[in-house]
Amino acid sequence: MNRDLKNKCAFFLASLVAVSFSAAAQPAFAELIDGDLAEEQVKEKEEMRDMRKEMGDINSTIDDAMDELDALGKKISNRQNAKEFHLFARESDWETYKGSTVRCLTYNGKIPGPPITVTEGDFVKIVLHNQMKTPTSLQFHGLITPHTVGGIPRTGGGLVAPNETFVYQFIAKQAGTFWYHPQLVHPNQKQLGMFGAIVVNPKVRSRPYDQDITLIFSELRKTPGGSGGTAGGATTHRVTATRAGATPGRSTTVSSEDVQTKSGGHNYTATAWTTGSTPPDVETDYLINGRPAPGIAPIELRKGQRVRMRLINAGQESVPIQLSGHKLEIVSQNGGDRLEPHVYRDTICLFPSDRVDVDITADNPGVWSFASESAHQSTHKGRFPGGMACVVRYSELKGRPGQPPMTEMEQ
Ligand SMILES: [Cu+2]
Repeated sequence: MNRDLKNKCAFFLASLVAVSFSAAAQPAFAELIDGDLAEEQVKEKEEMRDMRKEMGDINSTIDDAMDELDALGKKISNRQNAKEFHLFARESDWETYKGSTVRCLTYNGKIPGPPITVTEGDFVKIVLHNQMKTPTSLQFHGLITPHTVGGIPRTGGGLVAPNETFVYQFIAKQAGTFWYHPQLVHPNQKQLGMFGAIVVNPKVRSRPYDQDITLIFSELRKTPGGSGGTAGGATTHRVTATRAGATPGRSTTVSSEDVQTKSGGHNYTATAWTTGSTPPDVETDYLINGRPAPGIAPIELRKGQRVRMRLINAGQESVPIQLSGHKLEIVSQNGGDRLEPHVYRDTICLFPSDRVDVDITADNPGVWSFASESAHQSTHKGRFPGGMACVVRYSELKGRPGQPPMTEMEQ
């Protein structure tokens, strides 16, 4: 027991000594630790300095890369082989039926606007000149473009103020049939006549055809008046202009005082609306490539030809189109998707904004109707043909030997 006690005491003393010793040794340890810390801090500082230097290097590399990209962009935009198109958005008088002229909004004075035909992989430069009184924009419907080209239009990004110009640049990556028109933030302009076709030919054509025909279907709503007097009662019918989207529920017309003062001889004014209700005194012209029947030139084929028809619905209504005597072989729908196996239809319903590419074989000579099955779209004042109706014709005679097929639209 005594030994135990002794041991305990010894242990206690030893502990005391140890405690006092460690207390005495504390400054030395602290110095040691401080020294380590200091060393580590120095190291950290060095590392931080290195990192900052690295960041600086990275930043300058990024700056260099951005400069290079910028230079490359400038180089590309100045590329000699860029396919360049100029669209002038402006008010124009457009004749639909003979003697019936409509004040519209157009590209380059025409409905439809000029076709944009390029080849897959082309660098495309489209210069839009806004000669209208309202802002406008462009959508390249169906084409995958960078945000700077196809995003919601904004200042410096595709929104073009009156009297301004904007350059849209992109690489046409998809082959197929597309179309252009103002973006939906300008919902009336398309209805008033602003649209056109974009055809991107493939680099390598999978199947040959002899003719390449683009047909754009649209309707043009119009109210009498605005010219200063060629149509009966025109001067008494004053059309009020509203800005795009400013007055929901009202029709929007192409122009205002301008229509009254310019005497372009038009007797109608194009009218658009977004509510679905039809304003009174509106007439609708149904058009193929800007013209109604019977003013549409016949489509002339030759026996044995294969014909590519690109059907585009640029209007607000669905169009059930039918070609008699032939099968329509659908090769593509809404751009680029080469459908396999191809499907055959006798009637094709084009919903608004649909593009359907069909091939036909001219193997049944005669005079054929290519028209909308909706009577109100293919008649005028109760008579066929009017509106969306045209003739496809060819004789028994084959094309003369040595005579090349008509339009090989490869550029
Ligand atoms: Cu569109």
